[in-house]
Amino acid sequence: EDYQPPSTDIITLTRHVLTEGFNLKNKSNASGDLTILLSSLQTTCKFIESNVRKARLINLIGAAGNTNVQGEDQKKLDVLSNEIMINALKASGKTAVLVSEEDDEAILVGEGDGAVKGKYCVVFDPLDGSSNIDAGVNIGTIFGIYMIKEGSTGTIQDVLRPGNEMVAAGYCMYGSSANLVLTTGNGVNGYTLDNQIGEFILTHPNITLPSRGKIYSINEGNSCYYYEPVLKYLDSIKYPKEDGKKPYSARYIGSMVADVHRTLLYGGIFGYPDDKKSKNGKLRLLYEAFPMAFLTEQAGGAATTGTGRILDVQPTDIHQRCPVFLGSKDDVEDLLKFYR
Ligand code: AHM
Ligand code: MG
Repeated sequence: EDYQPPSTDIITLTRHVLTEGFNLKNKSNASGDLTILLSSLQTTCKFIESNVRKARLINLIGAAGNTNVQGEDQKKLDVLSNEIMINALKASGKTAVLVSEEDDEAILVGEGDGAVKGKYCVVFDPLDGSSNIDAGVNIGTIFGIYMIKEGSTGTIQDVLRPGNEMVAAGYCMYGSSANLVLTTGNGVNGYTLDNQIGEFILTHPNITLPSRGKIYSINEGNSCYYYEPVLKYLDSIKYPKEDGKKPYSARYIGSMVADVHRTLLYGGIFGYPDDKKSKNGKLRLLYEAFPMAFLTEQAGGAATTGTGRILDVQPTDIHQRCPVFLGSKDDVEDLLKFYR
């Protein structure tokens, strides 16, 4: 009756990138360099995914410096993921500057490391959601891409730029399946890894957030530190004033990738505010807030610090933090009313 035979015409990420040509917001990808870079990035995600899946079995769980039940040293999964990304991105020949959450300093590619320098800068969190790793809960890789400025040979100034200058951003969530979600400034597409053929398949074309959701996602355990606007907003969605209006549901995983992924698909609002304890919140501007804000806006949602658009923030430090609220337009707008 409703039987749908399996498709024999699958759209892989590689095919999609090649056929769409992924024209960038400003410059075209005529040289194919972005295609090569994205191909390199999807390989790192598969490599990290495969390590995440077997981490418990091959001695990758636990803090670096820990020993396992056999008394052997353990390697940390996030350190390994970082090495995987740096090696692959350098080897692509398409990068000039790399910024990783795991490294204090930006990496200038081709400066004495024998690598070929390219024209892209990649900012990334190789394995986000560290508190969830050992429990086997969803974690993910987040990345954002800038093109070096005209005439630049690749310096830190090429990444100290607002998110609205990013040419692409995405994440890969390692959950019940591995999902890569990507924007090049022309909408958002989601791909699911088919482990058997080793390809990301287009499963979520043109992801679009509903204008309003039913879920809020925030670490409410920090309420005693929160400022008035956030507390009042939370109150308004938990105790709706209008008759017949239902309160919102709470969902908080504590892995930004997973919380944002759900928000992109189901709508609602995700937040990590600044508060009396954390002056600028917790999340990092360059490789957490910017890529997720870019994706959210491209999917028809909104992303704010509470006082301004996230993508317009001018970074002064590669590891600086930033308050984050993102999700369905109407939900973010409701929150902003309390800030005004
Ligand atoms: P991490 O980079 O150390 O993993 O921290 C970032 C993570 C995000 O994935 C998540 O949104 C947030 O920290 C959760 O923080 P908290 O445990 O304070 O709620
Ligand atoms: Mg992180």
